Amino acid sequence: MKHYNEIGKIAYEGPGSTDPFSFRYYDAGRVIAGKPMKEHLKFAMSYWHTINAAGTDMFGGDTMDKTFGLDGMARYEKKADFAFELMQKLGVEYYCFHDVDVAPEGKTLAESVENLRRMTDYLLKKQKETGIKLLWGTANMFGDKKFMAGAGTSCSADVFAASAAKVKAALDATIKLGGAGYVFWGGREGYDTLLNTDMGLELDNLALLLTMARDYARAHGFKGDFYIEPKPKEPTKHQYDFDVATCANFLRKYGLMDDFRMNIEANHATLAGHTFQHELRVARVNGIFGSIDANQGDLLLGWDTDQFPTNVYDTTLCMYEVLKAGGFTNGGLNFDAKTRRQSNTLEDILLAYIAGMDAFALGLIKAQALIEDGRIDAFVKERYASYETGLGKEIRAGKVTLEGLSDYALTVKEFSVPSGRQEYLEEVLNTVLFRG
Ligand code: XLS
Ligand code: CA
Ligand code: CA
Repeated sequence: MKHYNEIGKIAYEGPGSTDPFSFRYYDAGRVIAGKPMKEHLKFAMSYWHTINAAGTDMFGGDTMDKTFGLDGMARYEKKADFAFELMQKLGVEYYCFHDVDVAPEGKTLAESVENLRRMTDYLLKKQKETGIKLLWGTANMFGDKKFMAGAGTSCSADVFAASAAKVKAALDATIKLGGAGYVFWGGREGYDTLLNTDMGLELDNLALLLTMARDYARAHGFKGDFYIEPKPKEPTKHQYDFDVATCANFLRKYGLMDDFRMNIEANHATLAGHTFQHELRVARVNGIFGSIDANQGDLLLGWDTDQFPTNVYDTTLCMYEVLKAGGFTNGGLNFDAKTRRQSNTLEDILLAYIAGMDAFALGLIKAQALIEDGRIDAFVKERYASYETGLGKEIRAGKVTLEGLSDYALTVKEFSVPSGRQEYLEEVLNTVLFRG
């Protein structure tokens, strides 16, 4: 196989291609349902995994070297050069980062904030040179030891203030770089035991931090979306942003539904005991679908493996929900995924992105085929047909009373419910996925 430096821009060569450094399904300009593939998919690179993660696991150190033999700011400038070159090779037009991914941490918080400010000048220059855009920014408020008891939910008021400083600096960076979104993933916003936890106080404080962030960013011209990224556990035993339904309840309670949407990660959905499609559907029906962290977990493992997504059933059902939600506005598909510990060459990064991008391109093609096929939509419509006329229509219009319904029901001799036909529908899905 070719070495990373010998590989140019990855081209679409079609499903028959055996060149590992080509796309078999992702054809950026191909129009599907009136829009080019690249606009449907809006692929983004995650800085933390792609540019920083070095293969470490709980039992062993790095298997990859991403230091470029440099230290300090020089290392981070080199990382940025590599990041933008990689995105250009892949035709990935967006990226996402945490503050600590793109700039070295200083000895003090003040130094770290200044390093970030300086590095954003460099990133802005790279963005202008390449046309690559920032999908979203965020602050890492889980790695440093001061965040051991949380950030917005810390028992320490000083740490709450440090969190505000980090969010402010990351918002300034996001706004300066024209980011379309800002993510809150509550890395340690949860608890390990209720024996030491004032849950009501912690949730109120978290909402206050989010509200202040919203007000600050809006006052400084930010027009994009704020996202909460649900995850049920890891690193804390229970994370307050457990799943989409829990987050929706939190946002409603604190009056944040207009500004916040969901950034849904596939691996987090399965950790919560849901399918990826379930989380997308819950967001869609609550009007808070926003962005996606594209990856997959391993269902035999109970942790967040952040693998590149290759399961076409999942990508198809994901893109089905995205199409039904009307597509992305400010959001996109961020590959929050890392190459395996043993896939430790630079070529592996390209191969991983190609696999993920092709899996989503194929998912998009198949999701649109599923919609055009029409059998599933028609089945669902027919299944609920009793609500389209007569009594059902009145129920939907809210024109019934409990007594009225009771009077009617007591006259019905036999109640009939149509078959759910699950196996038939699964066969339809297979047919659409695997026909020509
Ligand atoms: C960790 C999360 C994290 C967020 C951004 O599990 O996926 O990487 O996406 O803080
Ligand atoms: Ca994520
Ligand atoms: Ca994850």
